[in-house]
Amino acid sequence: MMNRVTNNDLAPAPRSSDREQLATELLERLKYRIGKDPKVAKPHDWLTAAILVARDRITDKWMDSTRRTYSTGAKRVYYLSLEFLIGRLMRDAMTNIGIMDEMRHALASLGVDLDVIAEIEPDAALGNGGLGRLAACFMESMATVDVPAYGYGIRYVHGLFRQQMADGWQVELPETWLAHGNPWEFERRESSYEIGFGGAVETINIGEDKQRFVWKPAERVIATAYDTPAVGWRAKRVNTLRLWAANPIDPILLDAFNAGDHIGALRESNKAESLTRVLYPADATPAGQELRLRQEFFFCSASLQDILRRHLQQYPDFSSLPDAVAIQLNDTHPAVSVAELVRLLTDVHGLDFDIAWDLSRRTFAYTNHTLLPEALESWPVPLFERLLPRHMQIVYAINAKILVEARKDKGFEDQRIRNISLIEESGERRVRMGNLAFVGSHSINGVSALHTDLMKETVFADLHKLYPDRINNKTNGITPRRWLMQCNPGLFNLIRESIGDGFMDDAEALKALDPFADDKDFQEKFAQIKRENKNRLANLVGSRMGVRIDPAAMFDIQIKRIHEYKRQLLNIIEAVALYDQIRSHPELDWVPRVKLFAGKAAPSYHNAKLIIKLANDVAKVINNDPAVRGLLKVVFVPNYNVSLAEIMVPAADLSEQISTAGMEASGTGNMKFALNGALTIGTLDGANVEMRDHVGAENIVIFGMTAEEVAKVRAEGHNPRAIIEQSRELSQALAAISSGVFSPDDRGRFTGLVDGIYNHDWFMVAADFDAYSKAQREVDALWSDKPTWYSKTIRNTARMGWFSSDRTIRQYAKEIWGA
Ligand code: 4GP
Repeated sequence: MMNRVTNNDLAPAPRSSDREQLATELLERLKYRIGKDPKVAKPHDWLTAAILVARDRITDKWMDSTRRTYSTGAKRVYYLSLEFLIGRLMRDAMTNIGIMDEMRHALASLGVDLDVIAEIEPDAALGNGGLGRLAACFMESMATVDVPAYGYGIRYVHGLFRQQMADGWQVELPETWLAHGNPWEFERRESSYEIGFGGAVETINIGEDKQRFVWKPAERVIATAYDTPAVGWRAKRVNTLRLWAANPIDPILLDAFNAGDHIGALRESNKAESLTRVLYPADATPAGQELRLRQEFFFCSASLQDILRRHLQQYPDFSSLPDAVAIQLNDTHPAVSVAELVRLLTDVHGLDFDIAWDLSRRTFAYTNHTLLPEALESWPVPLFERLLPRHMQIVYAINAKILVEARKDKGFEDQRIRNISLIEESGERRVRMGNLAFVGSHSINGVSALHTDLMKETVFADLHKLYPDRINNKTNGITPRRWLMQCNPGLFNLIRESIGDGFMDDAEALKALDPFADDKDFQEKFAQIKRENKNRLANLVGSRMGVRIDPAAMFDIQIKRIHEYKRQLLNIIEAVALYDQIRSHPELDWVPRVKLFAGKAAPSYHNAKLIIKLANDVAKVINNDPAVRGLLKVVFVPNYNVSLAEIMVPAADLSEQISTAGMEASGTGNMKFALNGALTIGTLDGANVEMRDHVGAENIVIFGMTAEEVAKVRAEGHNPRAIIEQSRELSQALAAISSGVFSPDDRGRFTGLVDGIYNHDWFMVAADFDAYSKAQREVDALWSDKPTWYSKTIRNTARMGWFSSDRTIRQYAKEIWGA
């Protein structure tokens, strides 16, 4: 087991008796809260006891923070997100309140190993990928930089599916993070709200040509809050993650039950609970399912009712709403909030429509996370109208305002009007949630400089013309507590020894590491730590998969959702080409490499699942071919999640960030790897562009087409066949894959995948292949010169401080929230 961070002196000077005090508290929690005698306590009991001890200490700080928010009248930020990919919480919380080391000793004095119990804490996988993990980093950073904030989301009973491999195919199994209960959360029965669906709207004339609208929903469920504390670094502030669970109004229909219909009696109950049962596993793929719209409305309505209630506790009316409250919409999933807030302010609280609309727009801000057109949600008008009839009216009313303004004041022509409308009119009529979020917000931000520019030119071009001051950029960031301090204690301690503690409070102070980049002694220590991290990953791969990988080889890692635009396929094809080269030229000095992959595919995304199968099929052949002499290994590690990332990221030598330029909004994995001393091979896409600016062009390997070139080629037509025919390496690799060399049991398995590259190559795999392969050989050359390699990778660690999510959150606070 590796050394862990020792936080003795990170904390506000621990009391000398703290260790004994913690041991006493552990025993007390075990006995009175869990009801176990230490003699028979299981690891899970100790885990729960340890969490309860930490939680109680956090609770004191939590209450302080809440009181402070009330007494200072500070603005509150509400982060609405359908996903919070928070992972495990124990280490995070204990590190941030500064009791990690004392807790380790206290547990040890009771015969319990903290690392063992930490391993069994379930990974709260309440998200798919990027935007969910970003929300988790933001929760930690908002507390760290002292922004009073609430995260609002759904308490899914089953988070993202557990991925298993069956003969190399992805199989999805239910995930059960709540199986042993969740000691972190507090159920708040008193904070519950009714949420309606369906029904009809009654119009009541109230004189002077005025009307009032009353929505009479056909169905109702109850949303109940569960609160989890979100602890900032050094526990300066503790914020709240409030997740909603759904309950029926009547848990059991007694009439039906007494009449013998025992199943039917639970119908309402089942229906309500199904709302929050599963995280819908959609990640930029079409998800036009009623359940998803229900989930979205459910959590938005509950959150907004909660926000308005809290506001009225402190202020006499809603005129102060935009000054006291900022609501950030994390992607389009919470966009229905725009209509719901207007409804609550008008129909429930009696404000005029125009006033409600103005307050609402000044309160909301929206973050866009992808330009993929299929990911900008839209709902068929009949579905929206049936489920949310009053909201449909409000959407039309907003649309009328916007379109009149565009045509009358700005002279927009028909095509522009069609583009900005909240209703898609071509084909099936649909409500466009991206447009609703845009017009309903005073700020619309992208997540990297390039992505923000592209937003202005593509998806929101016409809305940007209408409201040119609204789009702004907030380049993503990652929390250095989880993604350096906790996941890489070896490197963390080396940095502390070398430059002191300043970087713990200001990640940009990592710059002080720059002069060490060429220091031989430092390089050796840095290399030694990387080696230990690689050993840990090699052990995991060995024990979990029975595959032996050599920690002396270059660990070349691509971990993220599986998607064609992220181009895992390009990486696999390059592996096949390299395999050919190694066999054809055994006389050359090949750099030993292990190509590691991990990631989940959306269950309905056929090609993504096929790419996983291809990685596994290719691995089977290459890993077992004696002609390769162990110089190349391919490994697909199953069930990627936050905890696996925490082991893989610190073990990487090379980080693969190779998306088709213009398609990855930002990426945050790219930042985690570079911070942990990996070299990046990547395209000029998303935040890679800004990473290059920060680490220096000589410390990152960039290849391939630019976003502009991709757009041009797509517009003018692209002849991938000609490109493939000119590249011997590529055509041979594709022929091998297509003809079944890696799938002898089903020779045509990958033919369609390869045909896609020949016929249209939308993701520019063929177009970028040669540049990629050449860049990989440059990486090999750098690897062979270790002093150069380490001087580059150390500079990556030194120069990534700007990508701390603390910086991102400070920008949101200053430029969007006014908090
Ligand atoms: C992701 C983007 O794909 C990724 O580039 C970005 O870093 C991340 O959001 C956070 O901004 N998008 C999603 C999604 O997760 O579901 O669209």
